[in-house]
Formats: sequence, C-alpha cells, structure tokens
Amino acid sequence: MSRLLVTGGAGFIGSNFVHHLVAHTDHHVTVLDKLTYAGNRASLADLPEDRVTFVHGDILDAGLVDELFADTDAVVHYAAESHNDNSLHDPRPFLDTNIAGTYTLLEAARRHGTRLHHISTDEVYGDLALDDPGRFTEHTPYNPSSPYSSTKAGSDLLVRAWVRSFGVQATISNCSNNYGPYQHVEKFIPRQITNVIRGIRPKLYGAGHNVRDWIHAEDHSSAVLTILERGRIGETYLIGADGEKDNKTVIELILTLMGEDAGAYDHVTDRAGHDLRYAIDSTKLRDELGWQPRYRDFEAGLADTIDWYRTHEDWWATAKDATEAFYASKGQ
Ligand code: NAD
Ligand code: TDX
Repeated sequence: MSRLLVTGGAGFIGSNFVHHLVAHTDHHVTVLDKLTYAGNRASLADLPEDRVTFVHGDILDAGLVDELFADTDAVVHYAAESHNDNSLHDPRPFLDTNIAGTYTLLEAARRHGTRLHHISTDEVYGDLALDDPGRFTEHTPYNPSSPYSSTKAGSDLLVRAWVRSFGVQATISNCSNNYGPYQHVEKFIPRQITNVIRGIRPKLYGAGHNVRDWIHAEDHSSAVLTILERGRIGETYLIGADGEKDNKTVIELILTLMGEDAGAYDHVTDRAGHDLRYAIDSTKLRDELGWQPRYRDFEAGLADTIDWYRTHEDWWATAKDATEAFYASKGQ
C-alpha cells in the first residue's frame, strides 16, 4: 500500500488519523471530505502538501468516488454524521451519509477490488446496565438505540454483506468514545472545556451516571493502522483502552484540572433514550494483532486536551456560539 484514501479526514478522528499516517508511515494520503459543519480544513493545515491531497466532495457522489478509487490502494472510511443529539432532531442526513454513503463506497470497492477499512462505533451494540460486569465483544448482538447508532449498525451490516456476497476486501472496527485534539465543541469533553474557557457553566445531562469508555484518538489511529496492515479480511475488531468513567466524574475532573470548583456545573435535560453504559473488551485486537494503547493515564490525556483547546481557540471559536445556541434551544 502506498496511496490511501481517507474519507472524513477533516473531521475529529479522521484528521487525527491523517496526522498519524504522516508521522508514522510513508503513504500518500488523499482526504475526501464534504466539509459539513463538523469538518474543518484547519485540522489538516500544518501537514506537508507532498504527503496529503485534499478533495472537497461528498461520499454520495458515485462518479467522484469512482475516480478516486481508481487511483487508490486502500480506503479508510471515517466520513459520517457522528453526533447522537443531532440525530434525535434531524435523522435524515444520518441515513444519507452513513448508509447510502457507505453503500456508494462499497460499490466502488467492489468494482475496483480496493481494500476498505470501515470505521464504526461500539454504540451498535446498544448499552449495558450500570451494574453489569460484562463488556461488549465481537459476538455481542447488535441492538442500537439512536438514529445515529442504528445507521452505523446498518452500515456495518452492508460491509459484512458486501464481503460475503461480492468478495469485497473489507475489515470493520468498532471503537469506544474518543477524546483528544480537533474534536468538535458539540461533543461532551470539548464542550465542557470550552465552556469553562468562555466562563459558561458546564452542562451535565441528567444525573450523569452514564458511563463511557474513553480512548485517546491517537490510540484509535494506531489500532486502525494495525488492522489495515494486518487485520484478516471480513473480520470485525473492537477497539478500546479500558477507560470507563461516568460523566459526572469526567465533568468534575475537567473543572478541577482547569482550576475551578468541581461542583460548578449545571444538570440539564437528559438525552432522549440516553445509553447507560458502553464498555469494550479489545482482547481479540490485542491478542491477534498485538496492539496496545499508549495513553493509559486518562487524567494526563485530559490535561493535554485541555491545553490544546486553551491554545487553539482560533480553531473552535467560530463553532462555539452556534453550538451553544442549538443546545440552549433544547434546554441542554
Ligand atoms: P466528525 O463528525 O468529527 O467528522 C466527520 C467528518 O465526515 C467531517 O469532516 C465531515 O465533514 C465528513 N463528512 C460528513 N458527511 C460527509 C459526506 N457525505 N461526504 C464526505 N464527508 C463527509 O466525526 P468523528 O467523531 O471524527 O467520527 C468519525 C468516524 O468515527 C465516524 O464514522 C464515527 O461513527 C466513528 N466513531 C466516532 C467515535 C467518537 O468518539 N467520536 C467513536 C467511535 C467511532
Ligand atoms: O453537554 C453534554 N453533556 C453530557 O452530559 C454532552 C454533549 C454530552 N453529555 C453526555 C452524553 C453522553 O453520555 O456525555 C456523554 C458523551 O456524549 P457525546 O460526546 O455526545 O458522545 P456519545 O453520545 O457517547 O457518542 C460518541 O461516542 C461514540 C460519539 O459522538 C459517537 O460518534 C461515537 O460513535
């Protein structure tokens, strides 16, 4: 492999992956991104032009996708509508991009015989009870709760069907909640950090007992590269770094790390259908492919992330007001 196509490479995790590829491989990277509200060209700004080519376009554009696949050795597919709260208010773009967009890529992969890695989420498995000692594995039945997670589940099933029916050379990974630089301020951790910077009280949905299994985006990137290079075709790998924390703990830690009173936040209207707990068992990826996470200290990773938002206000300032206006209109 030397020419990689990364869809959604101007988004949070996609841009972290492009930075990872430039730092750790000699592949040439083409990014295909529609630059929705969630895409930001500035996330790729400091990368060398001879390593990264940016194409502004839609994964639903079959002609453009076909042209790009003709010139590509492998594709890593991050492009998606990614925010649960948005999917509760306007599900349609989730169906279009997550399902029809993935279909468009699969058809191109089938025509060109291109290796494809599909990025997905642990949310396809639904949620676990707070007192359940179990974690998700590759054998957990799909049971998605939200319009977002149901469209991601649908896209995973399309990939599996295209592997089995048409011999498409694809793998799938389902990862837990990511944190790190370049994450849109609509998401939990950057929203609270930027609230504190702006003098707005952080906002916790409901009582905040919901548990998320946090992984640094850099660890997600190294896992995806490992699967791309050594994963078995047709297989699914779960990616996680044993980072379970409840939301109340995380919001209080953010406030403490930022020098504020740990209780200086508001409880706001809970998310409809709010998943209780996600937890990943990544034994298969670790045992079969030898992958290990590097960011094992959540508090240190969070402190780095806080520093990043403090020093990159130009990156997030434009999105902040519109995001908070949207949340305020929903009582959140
Ligand atoms: P994001 O919303 O930050 O970025 C999505 C990117 O896709 C944006 O750059 C956007 O412009 C682009 N995009 C959207 N629709 C497009 C289209 N039709 N054509 C081309 N580009 C389009 O999302 P993210 O958080 O970086 O998530 C990336 C992927 O990782 C998604 O598939 C998501 O389901 C998955 N995932 C995310 C997390 C997480 O914690 N954020 C965890 C597990 C899996
Ligand atoms: O202001 C907030 N207050 C709050 O308590 C926000 C924005 C969120 N929350 C809660 C809801 C969740 O329990 O924090 C938790 C994390 O919320 P999000 O950042 O919206 O992430 P989540 O819904 O868990 O989904 C994320 O991880 C899995 C990504 O957005 C998905 O793309 C990925 O698939």
